[in-house]
Amino acid sequence: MAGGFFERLKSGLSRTAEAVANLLARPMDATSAEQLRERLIAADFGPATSGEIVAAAQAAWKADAGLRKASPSEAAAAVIVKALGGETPSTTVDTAKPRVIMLLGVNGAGKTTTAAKLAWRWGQENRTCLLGACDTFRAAAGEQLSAWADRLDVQVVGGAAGADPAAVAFDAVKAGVARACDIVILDTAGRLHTKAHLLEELRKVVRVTAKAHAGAPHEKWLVIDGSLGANSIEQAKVFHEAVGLSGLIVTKLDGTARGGALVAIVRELGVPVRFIGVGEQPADLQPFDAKAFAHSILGLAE
Ligand SMILES: Nc1nc2c(ncn2[C@@H]2O[C@H](COP(=O)(O)OP(=O)(O)O)[C@@H](O)[C@H]2O)c(=O)[nH]1
Ligand SMILES: [Mg+2]
Repeated sequence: MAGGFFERLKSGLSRTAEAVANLLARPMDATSAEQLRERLIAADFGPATSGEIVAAAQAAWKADAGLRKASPSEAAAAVIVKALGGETPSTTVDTAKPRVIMLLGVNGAGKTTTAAKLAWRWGQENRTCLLGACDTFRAAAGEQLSAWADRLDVQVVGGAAGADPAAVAFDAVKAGVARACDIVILDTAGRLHTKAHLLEELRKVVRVTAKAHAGAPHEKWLVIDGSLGANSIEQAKVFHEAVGLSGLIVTKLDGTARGGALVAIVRELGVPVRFIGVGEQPADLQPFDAKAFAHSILGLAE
């Protein structure tokens, strides 16, 4: 990860890191093990991972210091990396052209900003992107995406406020095919009249997108606000059950992030984190690196 990015991630996770690092640095008796477990639960790691981290730290403390393979913190980091699916980043291969990426998530999670950041990142790699402004529920949403598209010089296809989001998705994907774009990114709505409405609408976007381009959408990524902690777990489950997610993007890990929830969600859903966001600028989104994340949340050096 780029230097500034890692620093921002570290500072976002510093509250968790300080508390946990202090506890890991003390020999682990029953009391401090319980304190560590409570601290991990409070940081939203969930009971399973919290228990495993404590067990790994205890085992590392028990081993003779000279013979120890890993410090208690390193042992804890290894547990987190494993819970996140391992060290190798999840990559996606462009077999389809265009590859269609659908972004989902509740209002304010960071979908529109993330769509723009992804277009910028892939643009830097000389992959042409087209943005589909499928959040027609709010007029401002389409304008926000168009403003980003202007700023980044990326193509955008949208519809009038109140237009059928699935029809906009269809048009965007068709335009992506006709213009031989590499990637189409669909920005969707996070709120409708009811949750049932929203999920039905998203399922319709999926169905209609497949009619515009066989195999699309190739990815369905849920954008999650990293400052919400455990509250986002239930939300993630609802989206996953509705459309079957293929990845997660966690934003706002720069603020006062509750990073443990990311581990709990990955475990619960079995879906990998693809990118994380640590700010509002295009370069503030980076591919997820489980080891760098585990080290940040435990206050270890990169
Ligand atoms: N600090 C911070 N703010 C972010 C990040 N990602 C998005 N935001 C901000 O969160 C707010 C909501 O983002 P938006 O993309 O409009 O969310 P949407 O409703 O899901 O489309 C905006 O003010 C964004 O600038 C991030 O990684 N860090
Ligand atoms: Mg939006």
